[in-house]
Amino acid sequence: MTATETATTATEKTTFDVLVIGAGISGMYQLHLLREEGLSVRVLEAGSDVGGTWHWNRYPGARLDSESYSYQYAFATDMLEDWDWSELFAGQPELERYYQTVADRYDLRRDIEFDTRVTAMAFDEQANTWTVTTDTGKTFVAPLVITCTGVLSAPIYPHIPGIDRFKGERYHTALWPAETVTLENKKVIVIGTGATGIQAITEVAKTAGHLTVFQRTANWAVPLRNQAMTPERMAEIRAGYPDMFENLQHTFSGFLHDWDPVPTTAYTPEELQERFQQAWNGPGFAKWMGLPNDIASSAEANQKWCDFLVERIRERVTDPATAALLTPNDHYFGTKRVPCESGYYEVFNQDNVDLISLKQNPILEITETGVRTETGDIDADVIIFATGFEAFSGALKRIDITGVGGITLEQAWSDGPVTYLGVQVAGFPNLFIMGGPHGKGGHGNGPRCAEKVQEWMTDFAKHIFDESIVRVEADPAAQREWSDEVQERAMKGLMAQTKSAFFGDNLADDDPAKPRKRTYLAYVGALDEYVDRLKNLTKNGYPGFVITS
Ligand code: NA7
Repeated sequence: MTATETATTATEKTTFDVLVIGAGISGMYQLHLLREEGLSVRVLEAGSDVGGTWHWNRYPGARLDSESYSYQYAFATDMLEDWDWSELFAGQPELERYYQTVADRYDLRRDIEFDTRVTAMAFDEQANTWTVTTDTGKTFVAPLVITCTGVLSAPIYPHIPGIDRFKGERYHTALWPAETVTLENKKVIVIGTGATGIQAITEVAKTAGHLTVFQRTANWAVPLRNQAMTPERMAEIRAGYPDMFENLQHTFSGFLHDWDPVPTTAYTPEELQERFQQAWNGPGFAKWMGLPNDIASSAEANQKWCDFLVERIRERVTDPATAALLTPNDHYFGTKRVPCESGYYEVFNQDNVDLISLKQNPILEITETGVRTETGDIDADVIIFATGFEAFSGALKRIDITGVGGITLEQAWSDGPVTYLGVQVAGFPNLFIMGGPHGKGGHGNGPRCAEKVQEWMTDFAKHIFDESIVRVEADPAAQREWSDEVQERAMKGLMAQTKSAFFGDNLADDDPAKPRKRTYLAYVGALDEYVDRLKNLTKNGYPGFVITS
């Protein structure tokens, strides 16, 4: 390419009605819906293909813990007819194939710019448009921008001295390469025992020469109970799709399992053990969202379930000291994301696996050959960081977003995110955030939560263009009220007592991204309650937004 060509590319401007950022579960459906309304849309996607979470998280063992058939687009009716799920809880390759097939069938890729990461966005107060800059040197302009950047898409690494010094292979689970990574017979270290780490550790332990697991906090993990799907079971499920999709709109977070209204207090001690055993034998989140509902709110009820789980860990882990290390002692069940596992606890009975508690034996530094702990060096060929994400707000904060009066989103959120209904931020007109903080899009069963929010967004976008609206902006008072409500409701629950990614506690204290105040980042209410609130906005002329025609 000549210098002149480079300059032309760098200054190229492309104008659309709507720019969508992200071609994951939300962005793909958003594109489809907006196109159906006749709007010109461009999707900017950092990855090389569609699928979001299922494009990036290719680590060994990556798998759903929502039942596969409950976690697919309801709108893609032809795929409901002919897509057979091979397992009750599908693995990453199958999910990636599913979203790629949706893109093929609905011809989505022609409007998606791949390998294009949005780096900055600035609002033009005269033109009421956003100018969006990308790492490819291209600039896009649109009156409306919808971010579909996901709630778990900004990976974080631990702040350990020497992290870049390591000469072996180094991977973050959420940035796993597409090329085959061979771990067989290698010395592997995994740092992190969240939902991701637990899946990866179980898989890596099968072939690694030696695996050292570094655990900061023991987690309450429950058996996934995956199984192969038979044609008969698939046919039965397919016949029930209309009812299932309707019902899933009314479970708490769009999962097949919902809180049982019969509380633990309604059972005798013996009956309660039977009830717990029944939940334990069930698939996936039967052992979370399917439990007696007071487990979510009462410390006493929660402790009874924790006691049941402690017994299960003791039964499965041979060495009592290791079992004790794997038993959580600082938080109630379900106050962090509950990992689902497939043989995780038994991994620690293997000769090739060691468990090290970071609280007892912290990593002092990473060296060229492994890690240095207080009690000695551990060599490794591979270090895997399963250390999670700057959840909910990270993907947006990592874009340099400048709104009215030159205020950046990072500045607006320095005390923690504030939003109006999780869809807009005051001072950032014509910018809608889907699946960011304080909303329900992308939090829960991904497709179930995203679909309803995207459909609401599409109605609003249509209204904006039909009514020649030039500017829509959250009213600061409405934003305050909503953000306070989110915080107050969260502080009433058991979750508030637990350090977790839901409050940004997982960010290191010296991380500049850590907000000055500890605020709740998600939304505590039920899916249908949230969707009703969005629908009421549409019905009542969008109160809480300042709208200029
Ligand atoms: P999580 O659930 O945030 O887990 C991250 C894990 O990494 C967790 O065990 C953390 O310990 C650990 N961690 C984080 N930072 C460090 C440092 N600095 N040192 C050591 N260990 C650390 O992320 P996941 O990817 O597992 O799961 C996220 C979502 O993916 C989940 O909601 C599912 O939807 C799938 P901690 O518990 O914070 O002490």
